[in-house]
Amino acid sequence: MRLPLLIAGLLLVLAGAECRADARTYVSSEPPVTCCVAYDEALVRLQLQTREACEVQVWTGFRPRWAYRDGKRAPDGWRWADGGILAVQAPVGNVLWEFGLGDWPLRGGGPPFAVKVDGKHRTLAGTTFWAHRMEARARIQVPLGLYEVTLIPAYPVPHTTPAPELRLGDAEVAEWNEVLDVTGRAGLRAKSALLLEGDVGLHLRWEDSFTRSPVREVLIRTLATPTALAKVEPPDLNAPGAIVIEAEDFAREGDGGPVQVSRGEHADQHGGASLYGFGPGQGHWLEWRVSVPETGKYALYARTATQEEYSLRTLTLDRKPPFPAAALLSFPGTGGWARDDAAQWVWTLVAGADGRPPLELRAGERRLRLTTVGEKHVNVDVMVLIRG
Ligand SMILES: [Ca+2]
Repeated sequence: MRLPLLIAGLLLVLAGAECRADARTYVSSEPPVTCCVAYDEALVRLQLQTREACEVQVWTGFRPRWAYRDGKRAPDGWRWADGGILAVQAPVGNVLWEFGLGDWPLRGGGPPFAVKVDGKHRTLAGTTFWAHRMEARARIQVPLGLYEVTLIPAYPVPHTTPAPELRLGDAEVAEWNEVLDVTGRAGLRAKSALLLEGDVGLHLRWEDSFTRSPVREVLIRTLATPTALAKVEPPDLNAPGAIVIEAEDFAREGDGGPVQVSRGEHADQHGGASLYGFGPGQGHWLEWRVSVPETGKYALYARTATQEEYSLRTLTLDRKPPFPAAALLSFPGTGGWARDDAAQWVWTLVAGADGRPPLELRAGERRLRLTTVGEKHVNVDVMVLIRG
């Protein structure tokens, strides 16, 4: 948010040769000109349109230390006329004058900054500066994964400067948390983790007038890479102590949906129903309430189908990932959605094998949640907890 010192965006169209607001004359000229003058903190922008070249007086209230004419440095073409007034040349046609205090604002190509992945310098982002924004672009190569993104400013950026907008691949970041990085430097961290894969374009856009490049570096840190779940033989749903969780009996959902319940529209549904339309949209989650009769360690199996190559989910137990790999589980592609072909339903062992420990469940009601990461759907029929 920019705080106007006096009047922001004061648009004045001259009917005669003088332009007054309140008791002050802001712009005046001999022949009529059309003008728009905007006052900002230590910055005045004057747009002029005229049919004949002339000199225009504009009130700035300060003696400028720098001037731009149509985006180019302009040491000439204007003069200080005392009383807070500048005399400015207006050529035939349009011209944009900008006058300010302080250092010359950056225009055109600026200094690059580093983009680091997991602490390693990966590439430099080139910067370009305009009157009221900067932009930076780079490309990085990363394996499929969930990433934390932190922007380290080069200096304390005033609170009047809007938040930066960052695009990484298809992911957009407009909301940030203020954090301190491991070395104690202040940074801005994207509020959500980003799913990135392969050749990823970085495009940063930051609105403000900058006299120095505001970015020291952008840090990207791997939070999780996907753990592929292998297909397994169907578990025995009638095993002693097995807890069957019908997908369609979910208790809650959020951040997307609604998920669809299929009753007979898919092949070989356990319990007569299954779920489809789980996803798309980053963050769509489903939660199941599980009544656990006895405290113990349980393996978790799931019966799913997806035509996608894979489908990513985060698993939480009572709102926490039960083991690190649960942050990004990859359900395998099964060749279809199991609408007609029961063979497209496959079982995976989600917890309790391949370095993923079984779930330690206390007796009582537990909450199991699957949260979509990325955009890929998965159909879910049934899950089962089997005590080990
Ligand atoms: Ca079912």
